[in-house]
Amino acid sequence: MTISETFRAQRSCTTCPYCGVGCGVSATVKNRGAGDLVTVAGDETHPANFGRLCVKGSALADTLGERGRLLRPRLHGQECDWESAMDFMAREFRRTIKEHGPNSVAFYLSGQLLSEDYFVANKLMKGFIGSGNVDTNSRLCMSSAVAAYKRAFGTDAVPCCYEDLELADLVVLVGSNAAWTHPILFQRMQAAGTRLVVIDPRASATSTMADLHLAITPGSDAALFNGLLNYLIEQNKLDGEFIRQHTQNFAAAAAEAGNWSLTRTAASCGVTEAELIAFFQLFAATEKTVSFYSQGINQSSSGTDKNNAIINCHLASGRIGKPGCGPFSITGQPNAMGGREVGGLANMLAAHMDFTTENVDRLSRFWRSNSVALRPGLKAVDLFRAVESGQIKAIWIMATNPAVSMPDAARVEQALKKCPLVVVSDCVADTDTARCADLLLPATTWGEKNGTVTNSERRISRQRSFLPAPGEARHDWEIICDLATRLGYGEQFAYRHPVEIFREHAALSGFENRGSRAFDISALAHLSRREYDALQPLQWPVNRKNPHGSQRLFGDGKFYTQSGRARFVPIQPSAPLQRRSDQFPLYLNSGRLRDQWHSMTRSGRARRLLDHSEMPEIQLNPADAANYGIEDGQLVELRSARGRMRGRASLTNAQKAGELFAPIHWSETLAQDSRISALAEPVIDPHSGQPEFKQLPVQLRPLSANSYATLLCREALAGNMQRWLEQQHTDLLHWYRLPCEGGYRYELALHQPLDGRALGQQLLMESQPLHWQHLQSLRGMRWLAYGRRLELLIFTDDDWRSLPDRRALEEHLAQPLPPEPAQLLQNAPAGAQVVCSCMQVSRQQIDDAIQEGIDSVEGLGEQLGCGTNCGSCKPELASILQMSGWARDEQVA
Ligand SMILES: Nc1nc2c(c(=O)[nH]1)N[C@H]1C(S)=C(S)[C@@H](COP(=O)(O)OP(=O)(O)OC[C@H]3O[C@@H](n4cnc5c(=O)[nH]c(N)nc54)[C@H](O)[C@@H]3O)O[C@H]1N2
Ligand SMILES: Nc1nc2c(c(=O)[nH]1)N[C@H]1C(S)=C(S)[C@@H](COP(=O)(O)OP(=O)(O)OC[C@H]3O[C@@H](n4cnc5c(=O)[nH]c(N)nc54)[C@H](O)[C@@H]3O)O[C@H]1N2
Ligand code: SF4
Ligand SMILES: [Mo]
Repeated sequence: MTISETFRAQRSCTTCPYCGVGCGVSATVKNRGAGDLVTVAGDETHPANFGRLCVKGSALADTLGERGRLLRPRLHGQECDWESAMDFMAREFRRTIKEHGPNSVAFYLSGQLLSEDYFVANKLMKGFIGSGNVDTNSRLCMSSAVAAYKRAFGTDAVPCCYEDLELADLVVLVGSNAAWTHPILFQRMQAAGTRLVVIDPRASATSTMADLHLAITPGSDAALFNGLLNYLIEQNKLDGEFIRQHTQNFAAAAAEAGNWSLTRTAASCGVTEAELIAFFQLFAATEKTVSFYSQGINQSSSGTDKNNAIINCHLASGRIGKPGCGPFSITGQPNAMGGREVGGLANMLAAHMDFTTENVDRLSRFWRSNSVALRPGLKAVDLFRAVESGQIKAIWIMATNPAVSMPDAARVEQALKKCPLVVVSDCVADTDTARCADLLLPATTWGEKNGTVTNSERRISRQRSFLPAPGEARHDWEIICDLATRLGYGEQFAYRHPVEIFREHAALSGFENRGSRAFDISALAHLSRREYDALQPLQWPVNRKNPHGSQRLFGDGKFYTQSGRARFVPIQPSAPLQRRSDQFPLYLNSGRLRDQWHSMTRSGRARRLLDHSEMPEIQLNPADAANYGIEDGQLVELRSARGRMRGRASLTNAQKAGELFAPIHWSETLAQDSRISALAEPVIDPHSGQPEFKQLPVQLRPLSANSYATLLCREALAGNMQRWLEQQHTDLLHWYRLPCEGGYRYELALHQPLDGRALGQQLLMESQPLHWQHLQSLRGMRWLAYGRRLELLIFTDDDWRSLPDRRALEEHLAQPLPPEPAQLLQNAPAGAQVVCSCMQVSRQQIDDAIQEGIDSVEGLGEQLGCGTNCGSCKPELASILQMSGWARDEQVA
């Protein structure tokens, strides 16, 4: 395809590459060529978002551009051409398979691949190499939801659609911070005025907007929903007809739930009986109820049971398959659902087929292969254990960063470093996982890629390319097909365009299906290229019976179990496997920030997305802080039996005493010792293999940093920083970095005051003649080094609060001439936290406006503009108003 063909239309409709809401994005490219100017807006015709975008979606254009991108293959650290890279890879895979068999190789994939990429990767490994060793980061994300749907419905199928969230009179959010993690869905619920109950041990942006918040004991959700089932039985709030006609095993589940009286449930969940009754009554009385659940229950060693405990309540009350009802597992990644469809999980083959003899035979005939894998492969945690033990000798990691996101991350990193062949495909050059690669392959990414994704409500949408591939980057599906061809399967992987893969995927879903598999998009198996390009978002199944897709499933009361009935699963609640002890007395909970995406390789490129929170912070209750002698903002360290993590303490009543919270986003590439998953024990759910991430037993201690430095420079410091670190490691307690216009800003915390000039010289290695200027402020020092432009700026101080407004300092790097020294001494102290990233409104401005008498979110919007663009900060604005309301009431009292 020529560039002019691709870009004939300047405006393209595509899909957001972040969360599982799957919003439609309209991207416009102006000034094509060197100075591409891309703007994005919500696609008003897309049924997920009808034109709205959250703060991450709104900032997508800021994440584009070649800075930091991987542009050419790298073999053992040296750039090389594609021919040598692929030759090497094919030779090593062939040799490994020949010497050690197909199970000595593996692919580790991602819910951020497109379905077409995912399909061919799975086809190559399970269909032709003949190993089941394909797993995906979705194992860490929703594999327990998948396992529970299969236990209950006999198939992995989400019954609900987004409209149900608006039609519902009650949405119960369990272990979900949707206000930050699925913002557009949360806004839809808010706009519809749906009543909300939030089940979450901590107070979050979501819980502050709820009608009722149950701050339960971490990990106690199964007890809560057993208690609810028991209540529904006792109060005779069952749908007896539905139970009799369409379900099985009710008696067993009811017997188990019968052990969960109000008193026992309340004690187990750490809430009062009155709170429980309030929730149970609301649930019992509200016919149209959706349960909306996510990582707070999935990332658990008994996550599958927790999912089933919720599903049991919906089956018992017949609230499934009807408008405004249902157990809704919400997916995290943009194409987590697509991965489930193509067989991205090691225990599935493809198109919702498992490893029965019949299915293996079916797939062998469809693909005309006699080497289809006969058995499931290794699931993520076991897969990386097998890498460590040497059983797996070659692994290809695509579109995921396991050295950051896997439990016991440092050990995963070590295992990869030991592994004879690690291939990593990424769009970004420097990630923790890329640092472990023997071969690094440059992949295209959002804006460049072309294919389909499926969102949380089973809706398939197109991602369309509107930018050319930078450097020599290639599409993931092309790289996979290239390897397949070199391994001798050229005929079966001779695709020229993603539509050809999509047609095969659709045809397979209908192949000998005859109503036996829920995933069926056979009506799309003959799309022409033009039809594929024009494909409008639609929800599977899309087949002869439902040619325009299907909003809801199971409306007819027919399920995919052998009996056709849904199954109740009796649940015995289990405590987290990772227990608190005298040595590790606190529970560390983890999750997402409003403005960042996972390991920040994408969202971290948009400077304004760092304004909301720029550093790793550990949230704790003031009582714990007092107990450990920790001040707000102080550097602290967490330790578990596995590893350590450092960050700034942030004191908040949102956390209960004994429970901490930290974000998942920082990696070793961006900060020192800030990888939260390095603390996690790799314990898993027995049904799904999903790791327990939300309850990590840790110990906490303050660190005594006596000196702080802010450093602005043009290039990332990786290598030099490392060298300097090695020399002075005892003094450097922590660093993190962020990108800014024209360079990078580093923030250092040290044990002893720092010789800034020596550091600067070490970092710059005086590669060019530089002028040095040294200024002494009241408490700290300022150094600047410049040649024709400013090269380096270092500020030190013994109190980090006295360092100047670093955001303002960044502007010096963007300017052509070094700043006037006097200017540097005048800098005002650090500015307040930015609450509204779109309109750049700070906490201070909001507090001032409230002081002046503004008392509503709308009022703040009118005065300051905050919340008027994407609306992602509205829950925070509401909570600030609420808190100041309390403050006012107290004054009055
Ligand atoms: N901004 C942003 N949005 C994202 C992402 C992102 O990186 N950034 N990632 C996407 C992905 S892949 C995913 S999987 C989703 C995740 O979406 P969510 O699951 O909503 O996000 P988390 O922040 O991981 O955790 C949700 C909540 O679970 C709570 N929790 C912890 N322990 C328990 C417990 O024992 N019981 C209950 N009931 N709750 C508990 C936590 O306190 C937290 O508030 O977000 C998606 N959306
Ligand atoms: N402690 C703790 N750990 C967790 C979680 C938690 O809540 N707590 N959550 C877990 C969950 S739910 C998830 S989903 C994982 C997420 O964890 P990861 O999947 O490891 O995180 P990402 O940063 O999204 O990694 C995606 C990588 O793919 C690259 N990439 C982006 N687009 C493309 C593309 O088109 N092609 C290719 N080849 N590469 C691309 C990005 O640059 C990035 O390096 O983390 C898990 N780990
Ligand atoms: S809610 Fe935000 S991050 Fe999620 S798909 Fe929509 S715009 Fe993207
Ligand atoms: Mo996820």
